[in-house]
Amino acid sequence: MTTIQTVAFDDQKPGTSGLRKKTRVFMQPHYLENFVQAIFGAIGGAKGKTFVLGGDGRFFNDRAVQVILRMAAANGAARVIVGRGGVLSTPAASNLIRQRKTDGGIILSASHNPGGEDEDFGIKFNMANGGPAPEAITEAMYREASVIVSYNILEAQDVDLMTLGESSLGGMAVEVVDSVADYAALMETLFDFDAIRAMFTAGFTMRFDAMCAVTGPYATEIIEKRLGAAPGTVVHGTPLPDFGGMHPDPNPTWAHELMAEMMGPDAPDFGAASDGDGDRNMVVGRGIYVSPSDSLAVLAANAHLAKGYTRGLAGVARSMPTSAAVDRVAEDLGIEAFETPTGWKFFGNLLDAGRATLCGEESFGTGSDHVREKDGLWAVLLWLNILAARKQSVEEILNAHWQKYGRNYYSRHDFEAIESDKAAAMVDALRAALPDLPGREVQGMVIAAADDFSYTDPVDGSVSARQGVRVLFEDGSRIVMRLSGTGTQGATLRLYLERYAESGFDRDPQEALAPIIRAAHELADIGGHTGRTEPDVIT
Ligand code: G16
Repeated sequence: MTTIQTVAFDDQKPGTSGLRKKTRVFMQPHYLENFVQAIFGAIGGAKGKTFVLGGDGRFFNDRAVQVILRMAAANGAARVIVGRGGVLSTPAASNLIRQRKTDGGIILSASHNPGGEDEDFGIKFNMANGGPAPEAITEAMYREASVIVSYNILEAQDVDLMTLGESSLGGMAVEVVDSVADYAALMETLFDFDAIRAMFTAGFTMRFDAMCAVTGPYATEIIEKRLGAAPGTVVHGTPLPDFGGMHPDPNPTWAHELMAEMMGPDAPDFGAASDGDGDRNMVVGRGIYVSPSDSLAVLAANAHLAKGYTRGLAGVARSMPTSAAVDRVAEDLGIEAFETPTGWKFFGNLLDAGRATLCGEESFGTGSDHVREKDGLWAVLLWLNILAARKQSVEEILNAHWQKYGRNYYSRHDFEAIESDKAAAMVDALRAALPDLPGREVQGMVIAAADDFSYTDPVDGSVSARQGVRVLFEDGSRIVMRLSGTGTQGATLRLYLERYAESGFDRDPQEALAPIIRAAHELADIGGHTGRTEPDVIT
């Protein structure tokens, strides 16, 4: 065991979901090591503890796993459970943390961000409940990382992570487990695999785009092998360190191959894609795209059709910028609906307290109390279960849903890699104008309220302020604006647009939202501050 002297980096502040930086930043001497030591410091040390370790297999995953194992051993950890090859999807890691009753886990991923030596890398810590560390712990990590002077590491050869079983590293047990098995077993307890298999046998067709990322082996095992979908249903199913050059962000822009197929003449019945680390999902029907907010609402309204949820839902939760579509379902079901800041970590307390069963976000994340992360493949399987039970197409299910609840037209516009100071100045100006906005008319709509979202956790009372600027109109339409906490280059402005309609459900969302979009540009002067008038990504 060696203690290495080091110097603190001033930028090791975790964002929405852990620390994400350019891969080369993580590869510089001491950078990864400093942050890992800060994690151990923030959780009261590693001595005698058991952790789960794995990542999405992106470039540098293999090296980082070996470093973390040597540091865990040098810091006195008792055992580390590692996915084979150092690979685990984020929901599978969350499941292992819970199943094995460990003290938490370290997950290596920059999620939907591209991978490679010149792209992105990330690291985060999940607690013993399987969920992302709450803000109090991530702030402690930052404090530790800011004053660090040394870290502990074992001098040793690489551990063989390709052979399942147990070995010892400086007295610490290293247990290499099958990355897929426990997760697939969990899915079998939640969904009616027989009914879904029968649907495939009867000719139902599907395309699952794993985007050369971590879900490939999970989807192939579950969808093709266990559910009997035709070979080739899963495409881009081999995980690659650079995701084969793909941008593993399952949205209409980046999953364009799937979108083109689903909108084409020979489209399969159902399409889905997932992201770098397997926690996000996009769902598409033949000829119809399902927005994440609508997907959450449909899943909430139909979850009881799957065997894991026949008891009904305790409550639902969504992030604030997610559309209110799910709130209408909750009202109908007579259950609680919670509105949290962006970041899956904010759902943890509600799930642990049994107050929410289903959670979701506009950023293509949906999940339930089966783990403490959003779970891409889970959402796809719940959709498949609902399709098998209702014996209707995605389009029929969506239309019936809108007929019953009305439609929350919704879109998110992203303006990427803006100069950080310009983005900050724009948000600050809008924030300063908030008190004067109520009563003002913009684009023919009157502003009813405007604020900066602040959240008080109903379980532990913790307060998270400044979580996004909201402008609410008298007709129920809404604009939300915030800066992303997951980017690695400049600032990304996220503009969330929503408008409720009680009829006329077949409009193009961009057209239905046109006055709201114009109002947002007028109120925030996006063009004046940033020089940008057109978004880079529209979801
Ligand atoms: C993370 C968080 C999500 C959040 C998303 C986008 O997802 O876990 O809760 O909605 O980032 O956050 P932001 O708008 O700050 O970029 P992931 O899939 O990247 O881990």
